Amino acid sequence: MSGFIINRRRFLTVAGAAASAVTLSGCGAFDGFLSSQSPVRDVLASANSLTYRVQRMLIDADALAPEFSASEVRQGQRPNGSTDPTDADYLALKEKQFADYRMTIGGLVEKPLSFSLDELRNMPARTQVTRHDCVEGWSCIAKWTGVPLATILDEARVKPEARFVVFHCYDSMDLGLSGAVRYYESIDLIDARHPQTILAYGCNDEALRVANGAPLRVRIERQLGYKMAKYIKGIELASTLAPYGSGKGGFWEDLGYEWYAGI
Ligand SMILES: Nc1nc2c(c(=O)[nH]1)N[C@H]1C(S)=C(S)[C@@H](COP(=O)(O)O)O[C@H]1N2
Ligand SMILES: [Mo]
Repeated sequence: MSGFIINRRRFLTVAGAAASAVTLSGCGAFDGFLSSQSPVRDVLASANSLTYRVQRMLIDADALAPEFSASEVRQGQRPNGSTDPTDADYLALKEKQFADYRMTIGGLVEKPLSFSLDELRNMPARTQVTRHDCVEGWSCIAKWTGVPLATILDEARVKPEARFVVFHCYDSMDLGLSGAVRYYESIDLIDARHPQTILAYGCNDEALRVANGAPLRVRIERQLGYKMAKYIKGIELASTLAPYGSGKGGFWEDLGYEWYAGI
């Protein structure tokens, strides 16, 4: 395993040297560096997936994130990002206390399904007290209750060619001149089937609040906060992330964040 880390370091050194050689040789070469045929560009583009593969080798697939006791919950879950979506379809559901809400699961599954909130609440639940770490530098301990995502995946029967779970959300994010896009996220099937990955409808012994993603949000306890999609509209199984957004696997990833945000 340590041999692999050294190889990775050597690999990144080589990538760095190649990149700086290109930079030193001036503007023309810089254009070449950005061109899709450039081997340097391919090396840099693969660094993210290399990080993913190295982390996947180092982390035990079933290792649990730390859980806390209920007494360690000191405050409500601090709301962040979208906290009050104004999209018309969301407002219509909210007005009726989400009575008409149905979460859909589709894409590469044998059996596309949808679930009402009551149906989800009647499935075997898991409760966990965990720490949420936001990339902006704050953490918050909260108690989450929901359905293991693995249960939903088993009911829908994931096809063998599926590699990712994509979460589609109700809230739109304003991108200024380029308009608004809906929040979305994605994870691999290892995280999707992890025992602590739940579709949460409860937080700190109450129904999930709108500020924290009502009626349903995902908890992925070994990842940073932005991976945990709130306001889930539907889930899609996919073999590639290319068709969604700008193809990087999530709203923040499309703006430059790492896709694999393991902690
Ligand atoms: N749909 C959606 N999900 C989202 C976000 C968002 O803006 N929209 N923000 C993310 C970020 S950056 C964080 S830290 C957490 C915040 O969850 P909380 O409001 O329950 O603390 O949700 C994540 N999931
Ligand atoms: Mo965050």
